[in-house]
Amino acid sequence: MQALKDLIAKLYEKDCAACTNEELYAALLTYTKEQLAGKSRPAAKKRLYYISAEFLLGKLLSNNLINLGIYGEVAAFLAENGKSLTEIEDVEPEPSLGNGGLGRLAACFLDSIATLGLPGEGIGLNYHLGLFQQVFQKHKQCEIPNPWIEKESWLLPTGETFTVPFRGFSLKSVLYDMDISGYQSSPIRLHLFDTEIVNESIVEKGISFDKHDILHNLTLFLYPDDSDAAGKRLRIYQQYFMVSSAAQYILQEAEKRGCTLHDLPEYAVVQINDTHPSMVIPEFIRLLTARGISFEEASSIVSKVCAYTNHTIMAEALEKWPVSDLEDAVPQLVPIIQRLDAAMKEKYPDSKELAIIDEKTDLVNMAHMDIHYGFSINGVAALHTDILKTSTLKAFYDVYPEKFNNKTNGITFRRWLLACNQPLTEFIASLIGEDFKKDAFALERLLDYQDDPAVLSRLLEIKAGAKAACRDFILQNTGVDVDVSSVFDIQSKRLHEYKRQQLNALYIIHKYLEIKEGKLPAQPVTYIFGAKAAPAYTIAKDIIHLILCLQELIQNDPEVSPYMKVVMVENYNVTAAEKLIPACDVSEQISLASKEASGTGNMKFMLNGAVTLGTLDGANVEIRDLVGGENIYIFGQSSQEVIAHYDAEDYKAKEYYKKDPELRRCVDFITGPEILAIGSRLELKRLHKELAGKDYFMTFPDFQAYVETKDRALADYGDRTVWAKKMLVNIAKSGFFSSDRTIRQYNEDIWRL
Ligand code: 26V
Repeated sequence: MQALKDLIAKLYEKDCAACTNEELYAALLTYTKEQLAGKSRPAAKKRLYYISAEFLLGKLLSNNLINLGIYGEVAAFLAENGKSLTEIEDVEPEPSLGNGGLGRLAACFLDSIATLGLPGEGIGLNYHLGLFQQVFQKHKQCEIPNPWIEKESWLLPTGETFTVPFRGFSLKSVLYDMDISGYQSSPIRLHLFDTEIVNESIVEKGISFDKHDILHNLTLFLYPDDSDAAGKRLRIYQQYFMVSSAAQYILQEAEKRGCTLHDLPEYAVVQINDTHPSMVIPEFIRLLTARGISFEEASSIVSKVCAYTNHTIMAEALEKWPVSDLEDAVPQLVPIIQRLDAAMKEKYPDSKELAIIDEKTDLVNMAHMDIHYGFSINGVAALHTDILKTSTLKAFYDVYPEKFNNKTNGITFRRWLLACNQPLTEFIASLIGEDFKKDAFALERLLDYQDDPAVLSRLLEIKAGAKAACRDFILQNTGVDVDVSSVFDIQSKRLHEYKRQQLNALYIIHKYLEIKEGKLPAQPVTYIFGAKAAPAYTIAKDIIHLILCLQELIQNDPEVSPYMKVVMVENYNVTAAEKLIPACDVSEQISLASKEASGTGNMKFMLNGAVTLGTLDGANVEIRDLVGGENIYIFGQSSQEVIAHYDAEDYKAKEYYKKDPELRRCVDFITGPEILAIGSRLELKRLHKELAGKDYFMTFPDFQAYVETKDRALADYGDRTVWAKKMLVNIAKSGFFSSDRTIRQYNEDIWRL
């Protein structure tokens, strides 16, 4: 630690004990960056480029210290000087470069790519104000900018620039890098492109700004609201800026390594993370043809370089850009896309579903372009990939069965166990040794202890400790003091109707009404939510409003609050997740079957000893297969039943609403006098109408099954030993969900590095 000591003396002309946490954070940042910069990086002919509009990294300091193997040493040095590493970590702003699962997956993948020593790099954008910061006012979500880049940050200016052409003007793109550490391995690089002239002062009230001012707004925010035409066009500008910079960078680097461009597939493989980077395909063709390669050869080269990952079957999220918008922003790509489309129309004249450009609407279906001109398409969980093959993308599976493959998602255990749950990590190591830190499957050895009372009771103790720490976090975040002896039931993820936070809210209302009638629950329960809603997603915001109203109603009702509490954590992000997940007893994974491609929160909770309450959706199916039916609580319609209802268009919410009085009284409670006294009529009426009249994500048919299953889980919780055994089995079986396993599979089947 002499080097750190010297650095502190050099920077501040005083010793560690006299420094503020802010000063120490800045010193540790510099120190860690130097440590990372000093590491060797494997040279390789062929490199992977993981292009993604999002990388939801989370804070980097403690993770980097763990990966560098110096966390303990640094923490001890600080402690000797009366300082706490945990408090210093609080000073670090969280890089805000992602929305949810898709962006967090990209961040976990970088950690695993580095850990496995693969020659891979991430490519994305450097959004200055990131995703918005969520604040609650009058029980509603408001959005404000989230500036995360400080004078000293993890960003490394590289001095490299590229020119990105748009209709009527060009923009200079400037490359910043970040070192991403792997566990006991060399770091890899995340490349973030930026504009020089982005201007934060054009932001007006909240997060509104002039969407037409492309010169100054391009890298301001992640995913600006695309609910209007100007927002849509801005997303096209952002995406093209990202992929044009990426393609230029990739070709330049390949040429430096000796590539003739004709042999590009031997030098580069590009993973397209969802459709946001899809324009990289025509952009590569544009750049290659500009260098004298024929169109046919260029499109064949690109088809050997690009692979696509699909992350959703939700139609609204599968991007389709109007040809006219592309004409307005990136006219140089339009003839290329048209030619790619024409070739496919000629090859498959009778299959309209395979078209890239839909003739009727003149929309470019980005996923279709990826599948025709990529060599691999993968889903992110077994069920999801099956649904792609048999339903959503069946027409493509029929012509390209060899391109389809599954890569069940994973999470990095370094962040989601080693960093966020040190007591559990140490306990596991004391039982089975350290191997699991590099080989997650070694966690299975914990099964030897499933009937060991001392081990089970220690597991419960660790959970209780995490809940106590989480209570402090919740108190500070929400002002509500929760009961640490209550069951912590957590649903934290983006807010979307298909994820069905509203189903959880209906259950809470049901319990509230039961308590009011004198039917007291066996266990007090704390229902914890964390979720941001897209700024333009009205019903999602109405659901937040309902939850915040329930929080207040229950908090102020002394008859009910000893038995239940509701809290919605403000501004749920990676940092909040790291506090909530270790403390969770019941993990809510209740999406409408078929709709959640995978989920990754489900894996994080399981790894930390929570028991899942969920539908057979996404990776929940694989969790159930691993832990067995007695260690998970499954309810609800199957994905086949759901898909059949959508195909037949025969689901009628009204009928359930009419025939089930218990359900009806919960739904009507949303606009009853208790909630209306707290919340606002417009939002609550709108939500009531949406549910009673439509309920597009079929909460009503699953309501009774959800109530019964959740009640059973909460009753089982009472037998602490039986519950602790379920916890242990969940931890022991979670090894499959390490992103190291996922990345190995990507490499074996797709990248071949
Ligand atoms: C985005 C949107 C935005 C507009 C409104 C409708 C809508 C619906 C879905 C989405 C999701 C976009 C893609 C995405 O984030 N997928 C998530 O990817 C995770 C990593 O693979 C996976 O675990 C989640 O299940 C999946 O939802």
